[in-house]
Amino acid sequence: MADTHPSYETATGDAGETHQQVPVNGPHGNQRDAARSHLTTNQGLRISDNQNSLKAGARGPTLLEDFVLREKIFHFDHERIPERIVHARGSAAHGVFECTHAIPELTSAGLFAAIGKQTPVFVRFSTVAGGAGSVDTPRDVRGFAVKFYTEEGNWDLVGNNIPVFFIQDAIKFPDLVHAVKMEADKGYPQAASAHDTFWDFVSLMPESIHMVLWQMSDRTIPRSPRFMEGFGIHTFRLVNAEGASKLVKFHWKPVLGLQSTTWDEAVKIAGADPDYHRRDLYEAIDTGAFPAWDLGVQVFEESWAQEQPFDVLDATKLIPEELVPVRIIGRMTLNRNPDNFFAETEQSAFCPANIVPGIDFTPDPLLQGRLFSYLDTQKSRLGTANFHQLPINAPKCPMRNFQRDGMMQMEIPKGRANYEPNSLNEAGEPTGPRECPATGFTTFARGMLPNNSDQHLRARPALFADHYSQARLFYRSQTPVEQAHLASAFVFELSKVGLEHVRHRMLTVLGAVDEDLGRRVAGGLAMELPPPADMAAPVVEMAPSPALSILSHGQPPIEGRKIGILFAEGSSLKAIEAMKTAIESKGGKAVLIAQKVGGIPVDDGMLKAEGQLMGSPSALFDAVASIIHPDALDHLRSDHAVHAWFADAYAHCKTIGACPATLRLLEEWGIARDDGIASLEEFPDLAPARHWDREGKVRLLA
Ligand code: HDD
Repeated sequence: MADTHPSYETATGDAGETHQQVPVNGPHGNQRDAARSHLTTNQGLRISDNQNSLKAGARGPTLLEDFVLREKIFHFDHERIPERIVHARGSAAHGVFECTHAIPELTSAGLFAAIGKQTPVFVRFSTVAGGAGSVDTPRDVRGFAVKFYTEEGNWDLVGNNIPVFFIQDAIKFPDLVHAVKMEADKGYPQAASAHDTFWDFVSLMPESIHMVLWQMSDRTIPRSPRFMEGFGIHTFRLVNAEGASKLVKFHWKPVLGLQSTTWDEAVKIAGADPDYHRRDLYEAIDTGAFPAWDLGVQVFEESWAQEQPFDVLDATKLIPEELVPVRIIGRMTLNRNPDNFFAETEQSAFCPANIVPGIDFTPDPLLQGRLFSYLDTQKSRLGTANFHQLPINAPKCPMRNFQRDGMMQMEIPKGRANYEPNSLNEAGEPTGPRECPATGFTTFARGMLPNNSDQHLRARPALFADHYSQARLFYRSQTPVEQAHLASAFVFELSKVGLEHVRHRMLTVLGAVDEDLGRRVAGGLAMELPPPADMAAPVVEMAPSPALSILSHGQPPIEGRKIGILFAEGSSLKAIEAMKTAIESKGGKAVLIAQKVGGIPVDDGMLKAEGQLMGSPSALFDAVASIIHPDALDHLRSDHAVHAWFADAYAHCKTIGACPATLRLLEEWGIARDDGIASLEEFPDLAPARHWDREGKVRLLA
């Protein structure tokens, strides 16, 4: 019996009255495939049966002896690790950074030493507030964490898609995170800042207001990580081989350009495809459309910094690009998806303290706190101080020191040398590694920052007290469409705040940022605008910075954008193929959508759709086109999903490419023809544009 593994064993019932068929060998029966590798236990023992536990008789209880079952269930029971306390939901990719403009005069860091120098990277994009199983498109800041595996050790640039932060001092970080996460008593809302505790906190923390304006802008509802900027946020230091130093801020600029969704789209996408960003990134890389970002630096002298009306050590402030231009020094291309989500993405451990010679920290009090927190959190998340040995975290350059043992030690250090100094070489034994004064990392001997470094104070520099100047700069640098989105986002979020006094306080803060903004939000809440909040420092007026706006950069290209093409019975195959070619020849991706996926008769054969209409709302696409035959109209007009497809595309201000039959349908539904409803010929050129003048016609904007 053991050799032949019958699929069923005949079990005899009591007194031989009935006979039952009991599966003992699962659906594959006794299939044996010598080419397949063998399934084994964790001890390497071959497993003969992975379908049935070991029982005392076919209907008897399972035996404790079944070590195969116990090992399998034991491991399964421990598969999860604690999720990140913030940035729990994320996805990642491998890639390469290539230096395009060497800057040895600024830094001795090897990755910037020569044009063409390549450094492998691993990049994780994340939302901040939601749990690991939350959706991809809440209104939220996005994490942009890059691990450079340099020849001098790992450098982690752990940034966000916004150049400023909510708080100035790391001591407030736990309060911020507690306030934004689900409320302590209720356990909701998930992945949302639109609730009492967040707004209570930020309305009491005027230093947050600059970041809150960014948060209410379309930056926090990005189209996908591929279309986001990234920022190192803090001021860092570059140090060259001679020991001369300048200050620096790091910027990532997406090659595909910046793009966001509208709030209504983000909400709909969350329902239609909770993994929208994760899928977008994965599919782009999988199909060879590798996303890329240019790395730019804003480099400035300490003396320049000291003349500015803001403090460059204050993470709630940015340096307008118009003041210090962003200089591009390299390009990062993501070209490989992880092989395993858990082993790589989930176990990746970033840490701003991972630095290389040529780059150094500044005393920014937010950065200083981060230097502790990340290393610390990995111990509770990954369970052991040896997490750096996991393949995704291990440096690709040699790593040698005398740190030893600990849980899950994967290395087998040889010899007795586990201390330093030692003279074991005199006994003919290896001594182990030695420090390297010439090439090792040396902390920059800090000069003027901070100038009171000999004092120990729980205090902040005077310029940190200006909370409103850059918030005003941000608001006034937006286009009118973006200002309306921003004000509407405040109205949405504050409408979810149940505490009247918090709403009132927030209006005093917004009025202090800009009276127009305060009025719009007050109007949207049907409240009076109260007098502006008291300010700890006067506002310094700054010239608007167009670089802070997403929309002031003009029409985005079609490259990297996804276009939905709706077809139905009788559609012209030629027209569909021509449209697909026109889109794809310009670098866009065309996706065929129909009511059924398995194949629909078109004028010249059968055509399969790539997406079913109900599951592929137009919110998932950057623009839509529709190629239908007049005979299909009766059938289509009775389908709510068809109506929603066009109505949403219109309301989301997208270009609609319409054949004559589609135009009839739109007319019937009262979707008025405008510049954004294009003929099929015009469509490929116009597709990536948004037609914002529609917005006022379809929704109430603040
Ligand atoms: Fe943080 C994760 C970005 C301030 C403490 N942070 C984390 C991640 C990103 C950032 C992108 C996810 C990394 C990944 O993908 O694994 N954090 C920022 C930025 C900040 C910032 C841009 C301000 C400029 N963070 C900040 C402060 C503290 C932390 C002030 C604590 C004092 N952050 C953490 C953490 C996390 C983290 C608790 C959670 C998971 C992890 O580190 O690995 O240590």
